[in-house]
This record gives sequence, C-alpha cells and structure tokens, in this order.
Amino acid sequence: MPNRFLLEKTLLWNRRQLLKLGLAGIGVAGAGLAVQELTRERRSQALVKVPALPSNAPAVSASFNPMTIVRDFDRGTVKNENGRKIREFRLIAGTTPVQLNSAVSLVTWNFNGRVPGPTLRATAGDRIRVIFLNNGGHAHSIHFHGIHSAESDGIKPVSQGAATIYEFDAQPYGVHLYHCHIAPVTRHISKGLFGMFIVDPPQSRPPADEMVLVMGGYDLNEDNQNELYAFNGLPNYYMHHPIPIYQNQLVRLYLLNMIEFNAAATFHIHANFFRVYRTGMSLTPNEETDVITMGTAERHILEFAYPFPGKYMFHPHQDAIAEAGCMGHFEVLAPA
Ligand SMILES: [Cu+2]
Repeated sequence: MPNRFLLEKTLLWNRRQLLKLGLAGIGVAGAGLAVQELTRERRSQALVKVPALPSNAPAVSASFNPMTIVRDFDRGTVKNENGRKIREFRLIAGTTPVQLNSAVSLVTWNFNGRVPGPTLRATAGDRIRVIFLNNGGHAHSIHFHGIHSAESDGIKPVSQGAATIYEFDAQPYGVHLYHCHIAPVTRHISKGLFGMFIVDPPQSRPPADEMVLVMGGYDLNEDNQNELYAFNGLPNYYMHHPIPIYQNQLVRLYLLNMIEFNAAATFHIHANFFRVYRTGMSLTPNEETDVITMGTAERHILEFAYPFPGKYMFHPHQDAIAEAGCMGHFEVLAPA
C-alpha cells in the first residue's frame, strides 16, 4: 500500500491511543505466515499477464491515484496470536481536497487519503481486526457488510481524535463493502467514506487480471442530488486514462455501486459480454449479459476477456450518470 509509511507514522504518533486499546504489545509472531501468504499470491499472479500502468496517469496524492487503485489490494498484516490467524488492517478517516474537474474542488471525507478507501482483502475464516483512527474532524464509524456481532457492526460514533477496534471473522466469502454509518449517512458516503471488502473463497478462483471499480456520486451543493459521478473517485479519469488490459486475458472485475440519491445504477461494457457472479458468492456464474442493474451497496464480480485489440468504453447505461463523470475506457493491447 503506497501510504503505509505515512500510516505507520500517524499510528506511532498515536501510540497512546493504541496503548489505551491494549494493542501496543501485539503482533510479533506472524512473520512466517506473512511470507507464506505473499508466496501464494505471487505464484498465482505469475500466471497472469498484466500490462504496465501508464506512467503519465496523474495522481491526486501519494495515496490517491485512480490508476493504481484499480489493481491495489490491501491484505493487511497477517499475525498469529495463540494459534489463530489474525489479519490486521489500519484505517484512518481524514479529509482531502480533491480537484474533481477543472472547475470543481471538493474536500472529500475519506479513509487513508483516497476515495474509495483501500480495497481490503481476506480469505474466508480469517479473523479480521480493523484498527480505526478518526482524524476526520467529525464523528465517523466503519460499518462492514458481512456476518458478525452487534458490537462489531460499526454504528457507534467514534469522535474526532479517538480510535477503536472492530474484530470479526471474514464471512461469507464474496465481494462486500464498508462505509461510515453516521447520520446523515448519505452525506458521509457521498463525501467519500466507503470502500470495498473482498473475502476470497477458501479455494482460490482461477488466475485472472483482477481489478476494482467503485462507482460513486458527489452531491456538491447538498441538495440530495449528485452533480458529478466517478469510477474510483475522480470523474472521467479512465476516459482520459484508459485501463490497459491484454487481449484474450481473463479479467476479473470487482464492481461496487456506492452512488447515493439514485435508486440504482447500471453498468455496461462495450463490444463484449461478461459473466456475473452475484455478490461474488459463488464459483460458477449466475448469468451472462452486457448490462447489469445495481442498487446502492450492490456489488458483483464480472468476468470477461476481450478478443480484439482497441479502446472500449465502460459506463452506466443511464447516460446522464455516464455523462456526469462515470465513464471510462479499457485499452485492449495485443500481448507483448
Ligand atoms: Cu462519517
């Protein structure tokens, strides 16, 4: 994760808060496990050809670059405590001004300096520990989708400057999400406090070029309507900076709709069809189509491969949403 150093520094600075949470002494015994995890991941990645990212794709900051967000998965720190595998994540709520287009700058509320927040990733059955520090200036929280106890449900406000821990088992496998749950939730979400949470099945899915797209909307004047929309935080970003993929390479797209104020958003890819794994909860596809409708917080895995090189659009087929920023391209390249 690009901003790990920054996070460590911030959390070290807040060691007193960690001590209060009883966490300061935890986490020395997991090195062997972490190496095993990395090796498994590298072995499966070695089978997949992924084009280099375009070097001219601009970033908002060191921690916020939609081109790297596409293939950036945060697997946390793996630890072993009393024989139990723990996967520990650190999330910090903060505020970041973002130039959404040449005319509009917005102070986003976000996790770890980016919209969407980090794509957290675990395997079914892992014990998840999320250390949450709120530096966001308002009360916030993190509510995870999944199956867990009421105490870990993340609806209690965490005040500015305070920290808390959410702990639960990663279940069920699928593609899920997390978001702030402080009222008005529409405002906290539409300003950027959301992210994807992937729980892999115990048996891995076949190797693929895996990527993340999160659809969001920005209500700039607080009239409960969105004036701008985006994939992965920045309106029209992938329209100007297409996502490179290889011809005939299986792409596994983790797709989440976090658009508030619109009852639903659709998603369509040009010149192709995709297989849909609804909520990512099966290893066999539920249907094959070229446009899918998703309510807020709905998410799916889509799989496809492009047989012909060239540039292909992807966007919601509600064209008003597409034309207000939710628009992108894949650049399909002949294999090198
Ligand atoms: Cu919030």
